[in-house]
Amino acid sequence: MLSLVLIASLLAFASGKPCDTEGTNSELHLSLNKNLLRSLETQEGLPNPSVHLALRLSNYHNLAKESEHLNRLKNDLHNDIQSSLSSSQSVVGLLALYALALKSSCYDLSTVTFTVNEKSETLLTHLKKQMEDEKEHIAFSQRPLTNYYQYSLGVLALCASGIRVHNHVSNKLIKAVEHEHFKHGDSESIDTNAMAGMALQCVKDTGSHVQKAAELDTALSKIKQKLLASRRTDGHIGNEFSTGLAVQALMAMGTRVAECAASMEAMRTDARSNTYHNPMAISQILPALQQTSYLTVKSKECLNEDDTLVLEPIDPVVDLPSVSKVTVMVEVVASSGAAAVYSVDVPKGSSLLETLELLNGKNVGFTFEKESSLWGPFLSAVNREQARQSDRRYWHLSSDGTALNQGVNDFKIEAAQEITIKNTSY
Ligand code: B12
Repeated sequence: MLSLVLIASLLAFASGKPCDTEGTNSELHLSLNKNLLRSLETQEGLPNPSVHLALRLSNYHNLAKESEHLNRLKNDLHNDIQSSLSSSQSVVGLLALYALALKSSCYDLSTVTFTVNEKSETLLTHLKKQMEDEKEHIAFSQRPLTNYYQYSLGVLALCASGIRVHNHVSNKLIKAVEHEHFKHGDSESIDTNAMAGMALQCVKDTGSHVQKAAELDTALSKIKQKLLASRRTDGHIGNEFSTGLAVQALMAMGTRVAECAASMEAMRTDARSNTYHNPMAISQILPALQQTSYLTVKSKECLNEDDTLVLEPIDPVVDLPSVSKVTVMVEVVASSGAAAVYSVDVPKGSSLLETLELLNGKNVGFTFEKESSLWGPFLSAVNREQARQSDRRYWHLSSDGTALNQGVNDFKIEAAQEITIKNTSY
């Protein structure tokens, strides 16, 4: 009897699609998909190309809303990138996400141009040039101008758009895998490993990397091993927010069901408990749950697409301010090492951002500044001290000694605690 069960499960394993999940989860996917679509209406600031990409990779569509969003990308995001290029900033990540978003809508990329110094060139030419600059910077200082996550996005976007990625550009990524250069702060970056995995798999699939094919294969298996070895007992790969990209990468690299099922389940449990309310998080998780990856943009045809996704009106949620208050101690550690501690009472459930605003309003000497990003507000200055990317510094956030895995807008204060904001080098 036992051997029959064993044979049956082995057969099921052998016939399963990569990372297969049963159809019973489609309602959850649909609800995440609707939340993502709803975010187009509520999100402030620039239209988000990562959200567009996820909407386009989904099985369900609202074609009118997607096409309206495409127009916003082509105007608002385009103008923003144009001004960054005009002031010689490195924006590979954004350029790459813009290209992937356009490609996912089957938009003709050769018609998209930017004008710098009175010279008009296509988006992909600009991306290629920025990748060359990044590559030069790696050769000179062992790291890109931006980061390896964006460098990987650049390789992926060029490759998925049918542009041949120069061997010297992909070689730099292969070397970074070999020397384990993918860091997030001072820990290993699973997100970067995942993005590099998708990028290098794309390069491998084109068959153009013949010279150093063995090195490419070694890098791909190292990434795969790293992702599989980073699985926690609860199924997450890295943390809640890297699991989606990790599963996408594993699927792109041809991993089978048994190896992803627990991670899929972990993400579904997170989704049910509302962990993924930030549209950026949903945009990285949803393709994985629907068993697809950014790599599939390469062959997207946009034919006979579903158009059934409709948004039902939702009852406005009235957030009643919480009556109970908790005390938050805020410790600021400047780059000199000097520390200052402040205390503020906030309604339970406040965001860390609201907490910092309240503290700022108390006029006790605490000030801060933030910058907007695709993930929301990024804390850039505290007590008039900047922590700049150009100096390889940032304000690291932790609570009672544990690093936060969310930013100031998403992290909610549920109990009394000490928040430490430390000017850190990376
Ligand atoms: C690189 C990176 C960093 C670098 C950015 C500088 C650099 N070297 O370029 C550094 C090390 C500074 C960093 C810091 C933090 N990060 Co970070 N970061 C990333 C990573 C790997 C890539 C971001 C990127 O370049 N995207 C591509 C470009 C095109 O998009 P972009 O939005 O324009 O990119 C900018 C922002 O993303 C911003 N940024 C980076 N991290 C974070 C985190 C938050 C919460 C916000 C609002 C913005 C932000 O920096 C990017 C470069 O300018 C992502 C992984 C991912 N899955 O997205 C994690 C990621 C976004 N980071 C994360 C976290 C938690 C943080 C920290 C809060 C960690 C901490 N405990 O302090 C801090 C931010 C604190 C603050 N001051 O507000 C989480 C966010 C999860 C969430 N739900 O919000 C991610 C998803 C990693 C993860 N799986 O946990 N990060």
